[in-house]
Parts: sequence; C-alpha cells; structure tokens
Amino acid sequence: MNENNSKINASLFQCWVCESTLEPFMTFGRMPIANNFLSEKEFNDEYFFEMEPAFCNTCKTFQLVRQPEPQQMFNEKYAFFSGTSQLMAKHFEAFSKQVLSYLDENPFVVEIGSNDGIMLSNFANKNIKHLGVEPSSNVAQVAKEKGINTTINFFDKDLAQKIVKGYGQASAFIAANVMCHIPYIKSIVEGIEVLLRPNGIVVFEEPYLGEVIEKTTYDQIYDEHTFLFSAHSVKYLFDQYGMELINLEPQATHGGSMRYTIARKGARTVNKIVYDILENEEDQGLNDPKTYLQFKQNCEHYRIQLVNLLEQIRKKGQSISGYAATSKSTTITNYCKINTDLIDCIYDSTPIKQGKFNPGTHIPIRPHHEFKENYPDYAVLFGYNHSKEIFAKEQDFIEQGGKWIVYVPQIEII
Ligand code: DWN
Ligand code: SAH
Ligand code: ZN
Repeated sequence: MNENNSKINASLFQCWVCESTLEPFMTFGRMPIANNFLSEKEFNDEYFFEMEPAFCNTCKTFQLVRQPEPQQMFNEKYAFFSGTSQLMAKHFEAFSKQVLSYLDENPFVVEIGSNDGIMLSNFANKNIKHLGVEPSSNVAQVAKEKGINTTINFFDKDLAQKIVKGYGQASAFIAANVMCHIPYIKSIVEGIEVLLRPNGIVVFEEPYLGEVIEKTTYDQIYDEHTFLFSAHSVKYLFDQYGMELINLEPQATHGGSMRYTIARKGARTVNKIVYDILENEEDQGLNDPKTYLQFKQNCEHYRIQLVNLLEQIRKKGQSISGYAATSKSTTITNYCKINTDLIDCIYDSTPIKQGKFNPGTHIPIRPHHEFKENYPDYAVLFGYNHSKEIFAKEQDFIEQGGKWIVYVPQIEII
C-alpha cells in the first residue's frame, strides 16, 4: 500500500498519478515532519527529508516527489485536532447539509480523514448510518467518545472492499483535507469505485493549487500534502475510473480551497461552472510548467522579505512571537530558517503541542493563554486562515499596542 516513489535516477522520479517521469522544479531543503512537535531529548533523532515539488505535464498534478511513510505522519501522536477551530465546525455543518441534499434512501455516508469527528457528528446527530476512516488513533478516539462510528485504518482499495462486505455500498464518500495527503491515490479512487452506489456521490475539498500559485502560499506545501490539486488534475484522476466532475465550488477555508463533487459518468448533470473553472485554470497558466519556475522565484522573494522584516524588528530590540503552531508554519520556519534568534515562542491552543518545540527549528510552543499574560511587540500570524476567529478573540493585543505580522496575501504589519 505505502510503496514509496521509485527514483529513476539521481534527479528523476515517477508521477504518483500517471507514472510519467518527473523532475522537481525546486527544493525547499531539508524538512522535518510538520506535526512532529518534540521534546528537547528528541532533537538528535529528528527525521528530515528533502522536500521537492514537481509538476506533471501529462496529468497536470502538482506533487511532492517524496515524503515520509504515512505511518510516520499519521499515528497515535498526530498533533492536529480539527475541533480547534469553531469556524471550521460551522463550515463542516454547512458541508454536511449539502451532502444531505444528495442522499438516497437508507443512506450510508463514509468519510475518510474523519479526525475527531468534526464533520461526521452532523450525520451521527441525525442518526444517519455513517463510518469514519481515520488512521491516527488519538484523534479517532475523540470521535469514538462522541459516539461516532470510526475505524482506525488507512483507507485504500482493500479497506473499501471490507467496508462493502460489512456495511454495503455508500451513498456518499466525503473527505476534507485528506485526499491530497495520500500518495497511493490510485488505490483511493479504486476504493471509491468499489464503495460507491450506482447513483452515489463523492464530495471532497482540498487546498486549491490556483490559490497557492496566485498568493504564493508555499506553506501549504509540507510532508502531509503529497498533492495540491486543481480541477484538471482531479478530472484526469477520476476519469481513469469511470467518474466525472459534476460541480466545483471555491471555498475560503485553509487560505483558499476547492470543493470537488464527482459522480459516475452520466449519472448526474455536469454543472457549467466545471467548464468555466477548467478554462480559468488554463488562463491562469496552471497547466504551464513555466508557471512553477516563476512560483519558485516568488517563494525565494517572500523568504527574503519575511526574514529581513523579522531581522529589522529584532535589531531594534523588540520582541516577536508566533501565533498558532500550524503545520504550515513548519514550512515557513524551516525554509526561512527562523529559529529563536527571530521568534521567541509560538502560542497555540492544542494541549499536546504545548511545552514541546516546533519541528526542525525548535521554537518553544506555549499555551495560548500565556499570550495575554506576556504580549510581544509583534506576533507572526501563522494561522492566517483563521484570522477572523483569532482577531476576534485577540482584540486586546492590538488595543495594548501589539502588531500582527501577516504574510498572506502579502507580507505586512497590521
Ligand atoms: O490539511 C490539514 C489541515 C486540515 O489541518 C492537515 N494536514 C493539518 C492541519 O493543518 P494546519 O496545522 O496548518 O491547520 P490549521 O487549522 O491552520 O492550524 C491549527 C493550529 O492552529 C492548531 O495547532 C491550533 C491553532 N490555533 C490556535 O492556536 N488558536 C487555531 C485557532 C483557530 C486558534 O484560535
Ligand atoms: N478532515 C479533517 C482532518 C484533516 S487532517 C479536517 O479537514 O479538519 C488529515 C487527516 O487525514 C488526519 O486525521 C489523518 O490521520 C487522516 N489520513 C491520512 N491518510 C489517510 C488515509 N489513507 N485514510 C484515511 N484517513 C487518512
Ligand atoms: Zn502525472
């Protein structure tokens, strides 16, 4: 299941989707596991890999050519709990309502990457037959305690066959921020093909390549994100298994995502927006390898600007903290080589991250309530995708003269 990408020679790899030969267009350098918050005694054994993205000109898929094994990232110590954002809980409630509108008689809903049950709780509350598939046992346990039916497993074709035997086929296969995490993506789509009822529906959303390119949000690239999908790459992938895109809906979550709705070919009407967005992607240059050379330059430019800004502030003797120890911040801190010379600590609301150090550059993680007790002069907003929620609860920081440093969509002090 987890066969790693085969290296063809020193600099060539195989596309995870179509097996074409790939050459990375840049490297972010040595990267740690983005959610491996660690203690001081673990510093010497920390795992690193060379993080290199590539664009496949055949299937149009943006991907990492190599990454750690899934079990190294998703296990009993997984540090991301979806329930840390109240706005995301509301977002998933709305998502579930849309899925409900598609359901047939005696519905059965399967979600992969169900984490702490933030989405499936909306189906469980309505007594709808459901199953969450979640390999990280600590987060899955939270869902189970809420009464959400969850199996602690990696989804793939074999598991799909077992689910069909045990529960029958599914009316809906849903996922959020997980399809892009799975290198053996072909086995996932084969599994969906086995699992789905003839008129079943697939709805999933993921960070959108078009947004990452437009805003240079390179921090969406980290070990867990094997892919950054576009409408073209998703279309190519599902087309191989007799399924088609029937709807596309841009989402504001996670700095800019796309919701993909898919059905068996011919089973449902294709919405016009599918053609419009496919055309937009051509116009934006998402299918043009030159776009990624420009993206590389943009990343380098952003890195220099951010580091310069932090250095200038430090030279004046002022204090800087980080706010929200996101997975994304692991890419920023490691690519920009930001350690405690530039940022004293990162405040975060997740208990298992607190008291640990961030992956790679080893900045201490402090409980978020300490932020209020010790406001810095500046705080780098690593959780910019939650800015609404964070600004609302941290108004005092600004009133006391503190300033936010944001780096999306551009580097600025607010
Ligand atoms: O794709 C993924 C998305 C769904 O979630 C996963 N691969 C991993 C994770 O990415 P992330 O870590 O970048 O997620 P968030 O939601 O941007 O960040 C969550 C972190 O932010 C948590 O550690 C909690 C923290 N946080 C906080 O300290 N105060 C979050 C909020 C909303 C807050 O108010
Ligand atoms: N859906 C949630 C969680 C996203 S984080 C949200 O949007 O907030 C990604 C999750 O996918 C993690 O909980 C991880 O353990 C899980 N995951 C990774 N590989 C998986 C696989 N093959 N099958 C099912 N879940 C997987
Ligand atoms: Zn390809």
